[in-house]
Amino acid sequence: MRVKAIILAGGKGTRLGSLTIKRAKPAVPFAGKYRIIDFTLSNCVNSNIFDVLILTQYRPHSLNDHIGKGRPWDLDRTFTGGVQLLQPYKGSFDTDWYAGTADAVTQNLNFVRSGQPEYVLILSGDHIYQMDYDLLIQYHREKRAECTVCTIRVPLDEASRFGIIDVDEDYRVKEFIEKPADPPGNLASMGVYVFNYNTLERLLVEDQRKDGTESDFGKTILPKLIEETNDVYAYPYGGYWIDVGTIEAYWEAHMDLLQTPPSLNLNDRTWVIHTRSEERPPVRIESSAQITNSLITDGAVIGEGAVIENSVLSPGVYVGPHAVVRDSVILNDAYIEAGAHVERAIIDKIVVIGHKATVGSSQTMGDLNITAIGKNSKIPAGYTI
Ligand code: ADQ
Ligand code: ADP
Repeated sequence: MRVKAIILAGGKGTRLGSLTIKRAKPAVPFAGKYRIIDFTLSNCVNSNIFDVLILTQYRPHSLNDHIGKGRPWDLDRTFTGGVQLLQPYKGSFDTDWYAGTADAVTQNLNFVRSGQPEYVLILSGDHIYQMDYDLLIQYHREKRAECTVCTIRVPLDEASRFGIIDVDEDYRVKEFIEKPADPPGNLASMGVYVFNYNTLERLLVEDQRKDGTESDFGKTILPKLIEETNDVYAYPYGGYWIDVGTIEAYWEAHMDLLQTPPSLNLNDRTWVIHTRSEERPPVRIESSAQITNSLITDGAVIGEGAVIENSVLSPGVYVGPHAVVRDSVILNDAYIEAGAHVERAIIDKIVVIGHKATVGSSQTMGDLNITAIGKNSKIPAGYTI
């Protein structure tokens, strides 16, 4: 059975604000030592899929560095396809190269076709989940489907952010509406699809546009296929899944990891999340520091009397004496000086929080309200943000 995975890693990710100004969303660090795309890449290799295309668009520099030849995922092999990072050919600005997710695939159809895959798995580079794609493909084959859409139940008040699906008792898809203003149900598309190769190629070729409108899986491809055939099925996924497309979702996904039991089992030896990481020394914890319910990564230094609660610290983070970090996500090499207070915040790489400065607060105003500090920023001593 020949399966090719295509990871859509090109969204601009503007909703992640300062975290994505200088990097593509899939390259944003996650859970201390990983990057967001590691979860999808690891799902591929753990499901025995070693033929992976990554379609990028926006600022792929740090993503390029991270993926390299694919060694950490055992994807540096050419006889099974391995991993290839592809960029679009046309256009001049960072984001106008591809006109929609399906157009991104159409532009690279030669690479998709190579190796003559029977099934093509369309994945996203910004999802955090642990899913066995092999079970999905078995289901797709048993249903004799042309396309199978992975689905999950979401709270009804959030349903308008997703493609919403209506199914019959056999999970045959009757209707698909992309991000409806008034959702008729709460069975949501995860944006993860498996297609028979021939069906996909035909749909993409037929959906090519010359008028500048988008060719997109959610907006054009799926609605059209469902209209013309009865062979589109929904796969009911039962595990944890989150699209970390917004600052709030990114923060929440970290808090989910800190729950007991955690949303994802990073210790599962049968489902290892692989990443590329540099060598760093062991975590150093100085006297009377208090650390509770947190993930602390290599190279971190926790100063005397510091308090870390319910937080995730990436490699090389320094927390000075008597500083407090609570309900926060701190990325690589951030430097939190003595006596500083960080609460409900996301602190990007190499940020300096000055002596006794205060960032964020425990107050929630309206929505989640998370304070995000962009890469390389310096918050002066004594400042309050
Ligand atoms: P969205 O996530 O809003 O909805 P979209 O913006 O099209 O859909 O992005 C899908 C994925 O493709 C993201 O990973 C994004 O980064 C990437 N991407 C976007 N444009 C791209 C391009 N031109 N080239 C390469 N990659 C690109 C989708 C579905 C919904 C579903 C949600 C679930 O359309 O139906 O409910 O995902 O999160
Ligand atoms: P990250 O912060 O994602 O880990 P790296 O440390 O790998 O990023 O370095 C990426 C740096 O490269 C960014 O800080 C940015 O200045 C630069 N960069 C990222 N994308 C591009 C690009 N498309 N063109 C030029 N420079 C880029």
